[in-house]
Amino acid sequence: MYRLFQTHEIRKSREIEGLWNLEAGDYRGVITVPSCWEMLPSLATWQGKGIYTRELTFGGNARLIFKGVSHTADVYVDDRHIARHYNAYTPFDAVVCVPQGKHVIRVEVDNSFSEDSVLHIPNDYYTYGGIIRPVVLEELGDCYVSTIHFTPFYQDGEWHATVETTVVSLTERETTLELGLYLDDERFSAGEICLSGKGEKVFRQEYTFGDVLPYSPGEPKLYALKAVLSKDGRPVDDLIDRVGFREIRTEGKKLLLNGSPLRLRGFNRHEDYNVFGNAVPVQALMRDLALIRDTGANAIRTSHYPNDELFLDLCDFFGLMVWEEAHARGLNAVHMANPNFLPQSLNCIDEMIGNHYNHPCIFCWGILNECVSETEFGRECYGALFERIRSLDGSRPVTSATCREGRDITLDLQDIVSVNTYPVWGSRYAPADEKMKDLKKWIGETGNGEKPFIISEIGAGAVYGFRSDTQCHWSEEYQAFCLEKQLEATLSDPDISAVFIWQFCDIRVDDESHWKQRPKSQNNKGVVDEFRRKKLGYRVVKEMFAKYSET
Ligand code: ADA
Repeated sequence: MYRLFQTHEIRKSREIEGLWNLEAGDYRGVITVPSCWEMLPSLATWQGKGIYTRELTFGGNARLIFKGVSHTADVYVDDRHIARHYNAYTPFDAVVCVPQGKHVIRVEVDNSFSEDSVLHIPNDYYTYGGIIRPVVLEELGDCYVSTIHFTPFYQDGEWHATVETTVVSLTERETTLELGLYLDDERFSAGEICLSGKGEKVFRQEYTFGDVLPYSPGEPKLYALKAVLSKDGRPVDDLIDRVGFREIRTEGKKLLLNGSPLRLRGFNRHEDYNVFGNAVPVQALMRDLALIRDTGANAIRTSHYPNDELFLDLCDFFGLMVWEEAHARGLNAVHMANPNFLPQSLNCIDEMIGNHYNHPCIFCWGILNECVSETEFGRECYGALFERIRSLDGSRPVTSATCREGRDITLDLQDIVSVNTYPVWGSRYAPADEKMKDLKKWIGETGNGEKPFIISEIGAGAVYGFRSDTQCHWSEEYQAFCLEKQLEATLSDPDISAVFIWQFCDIRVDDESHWKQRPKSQNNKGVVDEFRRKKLGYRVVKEMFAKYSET
């Protein structure tokens, strides 16, 4: 299962799930796709190459879509190299034309660290290996719809949307087709399109939808948007997505959804589920969302990379608002000076926005968590990435979570100011409300006090089951104490538009670098542990979210 709904009624498409052959280290055997190879006992710590193969019967124009390979992939069909891709957390595809028959797909995967990889580095989360998200095989005709981007807006008392459909031709022949667009099976547009040869063409138009229902966290109404290509009256290709009618804007300090102030309380969440690693099955995604919703949360930050589309589909469905983040955590000046930094970051942004554009749950795009934002060079990098995002999507605000209080010189480049801060966790005597005052004072001094303000991280660590009468660090009692103080100070502050707890669940961290100092080689700031067992802090969060749910 790679989406919550059917994406094609006409195009032939199937998921290449189940068993693939894998050779990695000393291992020669099979593995399920999707999954990460750390789930196999002999590869629990394997960092290096893994070769996946699978024989399949297909032919004609075949499009292979990989939703996520961690972290570098070389893809071959019958020994012909068809794609190279870097970054575990964004999808990529390749089209090949082959005769009908048996073919071997080979994917060479690498999860090792090197100069070639700027975004995957030894970090406070683990870089797992393997084909971690679904693989899809599509059999195409001469032309197909590659994307359909939907941008809703409200004007003169009515909902409108700009719809941008990209059609790809795989033939040199001139082709005339009809493009029909449907909302919940009702056709709202039909027109002839002419493709003069190989390549892609974009069709962009504005439409009025009148009295459709808006999308909001309380009533997350979704519509099916469908593009159908027909030739001589016969349907030849289609693409279906789900959309919602909602507008996100910032106005002074306010974050607005359809004109009403949005106050968000939620979690940072890493995709990590004990032995499943970052290949989290849909049942476990659902379990995470059930727990998150049980606390009363209404928002999630996909720290620190784009998430699996199935997860975003579920967030759309439940009306949980999402800060989706391009991949990067804690890069230093050397990482950012690496010539791969910019191309790898821009590519991640292109693929994140290109693929996740329609999700109504996504309320903002984030970049470069706690990276170098205090130097002129760092500022240039932030500027380049924000510019790229805005060129791809002008409908959502942009932000970046900083920990450089008093030093960050990129706040003016952002629509929302977001700060990671851990008052009380550092010292039980440091009041959290004083910290909020200091932060607001500093933001005001930088001239950015009239923008929405988000606490993108607060939290504290606890080792599950470790209890202490003295409420010492790493005990569940101390985590609960910190969360109560931090949440009281932030949720009660009307100047703070959103609060994201660090973090939802405990996660594995790199075990070779200085991160191994963390107890259990885990980041233990989850309110549930790696098996989703609730710590004392979970109940505190639930109480505090309930206390401030109406504000
Ligand atoms: C930072 C960072 C997180 C995590 C956290 C922590 O704020 O953004 O990724 O490392 O600190 O637990 O220390």
